[in-house]
Amino acid sequence: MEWNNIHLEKYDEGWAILTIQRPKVLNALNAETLAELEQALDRVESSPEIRALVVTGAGEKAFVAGADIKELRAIEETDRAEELSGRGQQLFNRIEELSIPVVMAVNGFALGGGFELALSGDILLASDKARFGLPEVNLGILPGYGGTQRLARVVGNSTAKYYALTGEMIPADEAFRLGIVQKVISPDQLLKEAKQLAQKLSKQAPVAMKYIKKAINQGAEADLKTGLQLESSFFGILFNTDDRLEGMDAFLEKRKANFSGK
Ligand code: CO8
Repeated sequence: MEWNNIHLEKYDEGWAILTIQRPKVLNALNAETLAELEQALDRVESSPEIRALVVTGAGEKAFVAGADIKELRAIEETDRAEELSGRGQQLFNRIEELSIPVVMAVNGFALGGGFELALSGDILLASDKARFGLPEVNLGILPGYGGTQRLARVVGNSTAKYYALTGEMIPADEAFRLGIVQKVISPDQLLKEAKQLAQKLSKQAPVAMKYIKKAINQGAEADLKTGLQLESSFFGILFNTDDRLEGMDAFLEKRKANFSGK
């Protein structure tokens, strides 16, 4: 097997599934897994035929139960802790900024680093058994892979503080109500729906999807005026693509568009 802790499977239809698989520790993220995820992202970024990505956890119990606590316990220097936090943040930023859509198929516990990983995706599908949480406070630390920032941006400061300070878990239906999750699905249908969604996304115009993500991600960090300027500028860029002509011609000719990604 190419990697010890993850598996990347490409499908001919133009999408891929990345599975985190450390079943003995509920798919917890150790340094080796982070390094493998970095390599998998390199692969995805250099594979133009992959137009959508699904991320999930192996087994029925966990998506990812957080950073590997055994490994965290062994850290002696504060510099090392800061460095590891920065490294995970960079990895999750890369996922968020991938030019293709990323669907998180959350099949079970998404805790600590696992919740933070899920929050770096574009669309979150959750099994009705999934439970989200930031339990780091119980370990005397804080969410160091972006959780304090990304959760607050989705649910607001007060709700983020409530969950990060109490460490309480969020059941899937509550996560849906809070806007963290876009759809709650029965466990046996989760992967099937995630694959269907990836397939659908892989048929959409790639450059348009890339700039939609950019506009929303970058706009969320900016004031409204700046965000609107970004939107107009990206709108202009898309008018210079083959996909724009193909999409509009297909509509006028009453046929399905076939986007080249150019
Ligand atoms: N790390 C290491 N091992 C883990 C982890 C983890 N995060 N989670 C579960 N395991 C292991 C257990 O130790 C156990 O191993 P063993 O069989 O050898 O005893 C096995 O997985 C199964 O787990 P449980 O027996 O505990 O299963 P339960 O069904 O009883 O409980 C829970 C499931 C509730 C998910 C429970 O395992 C749990 O609470 N796990 C820890 C969750 C947690 O605290 N996550 C946050 C970790 S810290 C973090 O993510 C920080 C991110 C930022 C890092 C910044 C860089 C430094």
